Amino acid sequence: MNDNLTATSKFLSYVLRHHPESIGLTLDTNGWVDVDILLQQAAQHNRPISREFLQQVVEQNSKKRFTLSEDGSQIRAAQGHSTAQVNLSFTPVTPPEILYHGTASQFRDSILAQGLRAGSRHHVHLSADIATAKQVGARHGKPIVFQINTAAMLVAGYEFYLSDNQVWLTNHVPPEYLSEM
Ligand code: HQG
Repeated sequence: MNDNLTATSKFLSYVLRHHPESIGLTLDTNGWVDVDILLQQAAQHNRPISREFLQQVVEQNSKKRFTLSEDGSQIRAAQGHSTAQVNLSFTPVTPPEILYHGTASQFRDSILAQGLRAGSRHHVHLSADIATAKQVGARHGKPIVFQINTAAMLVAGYEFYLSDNQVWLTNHVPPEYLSEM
């Protein structure tokens, strides 16, 4: 993505996941907002975005972070929310038998003691492959990867969800289901 696409993607992540109120937006409980209102509010806060450019950001985004409704009138972030305005209604899905979580070495001891916690986000984010997990972990420091025994978690009644952009989510992973790779 070019710099402008990246900057707009970051701005959209900020308002659609974390701080919609910062530009006077209200999201519905599933995270949707009218594109017209988003563009109007963005313009009023010195972040003018054309409809065509918004379309490009959605289509070219490396992680498909944003979803347009079928008729194109609404937009939302696919996952990663922290705002209390949103409670995405995910349907539980059966995950692969193993998923991965990339994090950084400074979190190792805390994670081994408490398990994986969602923190400020609404879910713990899990990856289907090791390479992706490493990239996620490297955002925080020296990457380490935990393997998650999802098969055992399913037996114990834990639920997993898959976002529109193929990120695996769950509420909490207790330490007994984690092993460092
Ligand atoms: C860690 C990006 C101490 C956790 C990525 C992580 C992902 C603990 C950090 C998405 C802990 C939270 C999410 C515990 C978890 N003690 N540390 N008990 N439990 N942690 O950024 O998973 O670019 O909120 O390991 O690709 O790194 O935004 O979560 O290191 O999909 O689209 O606390 O964000 O996508 O960090 O990343 P984050 P994450 P986007």
